Amino acid sequence: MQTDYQYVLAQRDGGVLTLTMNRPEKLNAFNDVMLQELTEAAEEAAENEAIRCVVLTGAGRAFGAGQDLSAFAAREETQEPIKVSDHLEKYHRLIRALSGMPKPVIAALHGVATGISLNIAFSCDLRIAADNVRISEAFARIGLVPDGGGAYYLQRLIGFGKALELMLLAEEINGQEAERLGLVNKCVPLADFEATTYALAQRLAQGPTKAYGMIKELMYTSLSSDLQTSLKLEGELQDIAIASDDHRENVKAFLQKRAPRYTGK
Ligand code: LHQ
Repeated sequence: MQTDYQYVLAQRDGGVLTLTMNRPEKLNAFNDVMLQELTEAAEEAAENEAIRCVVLTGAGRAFGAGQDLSAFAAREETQEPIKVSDHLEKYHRLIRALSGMPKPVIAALHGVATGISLNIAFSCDLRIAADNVRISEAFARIGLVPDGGGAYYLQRLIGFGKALELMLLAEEINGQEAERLGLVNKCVPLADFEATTYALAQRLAQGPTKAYGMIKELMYTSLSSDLQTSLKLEGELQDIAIASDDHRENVKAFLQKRAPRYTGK
């Protein structure tokens, strides 16, 4: 597993891989290198069977402040035509890597979470917030539309009306409000933030990884499919799950009255 990135820290502890966006002096705003490195690290994590849970977080006092705006400002000054959609495709590769990862991904949000950094957190499976987090769909404030899959995920997470409000008003919400809305799964005091995230990650890393991967596939497919498609997929995946080592182990453990030991297979 590669660990010598310039702007991403990749740290393994057992089955947990923590990917930390690491440009703290710029509140972890994305430059091209950080985006490329994070994408490569996520794609590698997806392939690596020893990694059974991924945590995405930010170094210093922020999760992330979105796209590094200075790169775009510089391009404007040179009158170079800006085709931002080409650039966005690079983010889309990262989003596909995170949501398609056949294992759980937790986004751990603290300090600032805004712009495309926030929307990338929506393509993770679970979100833990520290109570100091300032969350905003800042796009309208700078005359842009939400990108990074935000329009797709946010309304599915919290409902259309509230998602549209957050996007039109571009106001900050705090961690408690984010938890109340269902935008994050849990908001915890900053002092407990790392430990809570880590405990959840370790718990998931010791779980039935193959089933988790298939739960993700079923749920994400069902987000945008009809009932018939979802029911068909459910049957196909359950055929695989029922033959998995972890399901067999669970049945054995139940009969032997002991805790199951999952291998993730
Ligand atoms: C930054 C940034 C930043 C560069 C803080 N860029 N330096 C658009 C186009 C293309 C493709 C992809 O997607 C997008 C969508 C986007 O994501 S656009 C970006 C959306 N984000 C924003 O609009 C947030 C801009 N930042 C802010 O408004 C403030 O920094 C917030 C409110 C987040 C935090 O304020 P403070 O706590 O007062 O921190 P600060 O402003 O002093 O920031 C610390 C440093 O980070 C500072 O650098 P400096 O060298 O002056 O110390 C900022 O310039 C830098 N920084 N965000 N997005």
